Amino acid sequence: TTETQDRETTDGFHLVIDALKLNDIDTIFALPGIPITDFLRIAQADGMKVISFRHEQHAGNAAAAAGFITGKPGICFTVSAPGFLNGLTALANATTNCFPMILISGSSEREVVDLQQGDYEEMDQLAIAKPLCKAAFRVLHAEDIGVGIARAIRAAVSGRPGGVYLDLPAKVFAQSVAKDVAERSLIKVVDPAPKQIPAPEAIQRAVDLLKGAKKPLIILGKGAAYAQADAEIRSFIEKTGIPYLPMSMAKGLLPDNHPQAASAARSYVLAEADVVMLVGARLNWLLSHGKGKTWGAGDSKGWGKQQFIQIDISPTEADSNVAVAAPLVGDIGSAIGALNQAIGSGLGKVPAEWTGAIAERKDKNLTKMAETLAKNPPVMNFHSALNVVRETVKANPKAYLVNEGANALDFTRSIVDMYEPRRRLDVGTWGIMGIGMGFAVAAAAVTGEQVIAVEGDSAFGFSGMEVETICRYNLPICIVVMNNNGIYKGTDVNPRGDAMAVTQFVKNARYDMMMEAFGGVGVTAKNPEELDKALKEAIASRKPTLINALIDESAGTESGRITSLNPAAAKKKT
Ligand code: TPP
Repeated sequence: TTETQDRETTDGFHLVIDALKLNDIDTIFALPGIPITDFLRIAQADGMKVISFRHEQHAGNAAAAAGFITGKPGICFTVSAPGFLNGLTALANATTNCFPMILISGSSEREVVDLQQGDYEEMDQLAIAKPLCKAAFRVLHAEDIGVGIARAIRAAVSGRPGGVYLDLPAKVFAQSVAKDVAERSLIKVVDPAPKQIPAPEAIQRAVDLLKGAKKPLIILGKGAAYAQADAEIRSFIEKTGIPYLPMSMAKGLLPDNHPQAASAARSYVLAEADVVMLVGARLNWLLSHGKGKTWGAGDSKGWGKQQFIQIDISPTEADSNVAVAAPLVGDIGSAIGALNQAIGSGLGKVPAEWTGAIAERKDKNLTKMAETLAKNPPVMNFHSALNVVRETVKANPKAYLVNEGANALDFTRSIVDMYEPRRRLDVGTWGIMGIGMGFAVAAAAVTGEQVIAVEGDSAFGFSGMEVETICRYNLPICIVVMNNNGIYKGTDVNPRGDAMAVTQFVKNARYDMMMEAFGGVGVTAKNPEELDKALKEAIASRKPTLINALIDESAGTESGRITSLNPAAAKKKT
């Protein structure tokens, strides 16, 4: 800008913007207030895309999703104490899920905070953030902004990605710096996520194990999707002929209708496999910690007969739950690339007994699923509604699918096939509610693609106010609220009879009117035909749309598929 050229000095505001731009960061997710309002104004005037939210948690979730989609750290700006705390849930969730993001919060002056003299929004934010993220830094002088941003970027994307906190006390923004000093202080980060080449002997160990396998299985985690090594991964899977299972956010890395996909025989392959290769997937609770009945062991604590190969960028991931026979430390692209080299044209055929047994179960289960999906009960249920979403995604494979809820999550994951990598964004490792609108805004803002957000009615409530943000930026987002009148379902009973049950909501709520309140399109869909029509119109028009899909209120189960994690009361009822 001309303003920039005229300045003899620059200041903290401009240095932060210059440092971000120098590192190819062009988007900021934020919520204004002291001390960042002017910063956001200047950023916008300087040509950055600034998306302003209604609550910091959703701005933070948007940054995290942008990080997952692009591999560059997503940036979230908040005000001090309460704004910072609102953003912190997203930062912790990003770290848990290995999404690269940087939360930058304004803060109070150190002198006042450390003497606890009671400043406006006083809080020792750096200390609070530290245990909840991958790294945390504070900048006290404007000439250190370049280093601060550089360190934050490296920490967020190198090795195992995650959330980083950067603390910027208010006065740093206003500090002036001589222009030549300022220019020298900026750092363009070279090779922020360096490749980590796996050791040849680790590759050989993995290949030897796979060669001896009679019932091999590959599990793709969201780390494999994040790696953007799609062609290498596909080539390895197809050359070896090994059946594979995608974890939720790895769906679409290979199309879900790929002949080697074993999702429709999931419980069979997990219990029966003898050699399991984990690719950017952790043996955490989502895989029953690699042991117990899921893995074919006799009892819930027992180990199965599997030998594990684990490809992970973190050297400490192996053996976190069960023994890993062949740990393969490296980035997914380099590791799979080295495996592809080592096996040449292939490994020899996977025993037909194994692939045949899987195919048999797949056929049976897919036929059963097709029969269920073909039903059109008088009151719409998860299956008849999601059958429509399934066809919509099939016809629009580039669309992003955001998904949260309990039953709304589990059914969508198993019913709606994905065809393109990194198109499914969901509740991730924590099963956290509230990511919906933040993730949807990020996907639409960063990629320009259509977004479909399938939301439980409870799940939607956590970030529902962001429909205003969606309308304000006129984003191509279609929200489908699976409205069954409550958390899990709407039929719970309060034995006292003096109020509704704890899981119930107002019956037949008009979520569609929330979207209309801000100028978007609101539709109520009582049956699959109405849902289909509304989805088609939303995609054709690219207008912000909310479809209030009325679902049988008795449909669904408590906690969806993880009912068993609910503690059962030990006290006997009297
Ligand atoms: N708070 C957070 C932040 N995360 C959570 N996972 C929960 C609470 C507990 N929880 C799990 S699923 C869920 C809640 C509150 C909502 C389920 O209801 P809904 O979204 O309506 O989905 P449905 O099962 O009806 O499809």
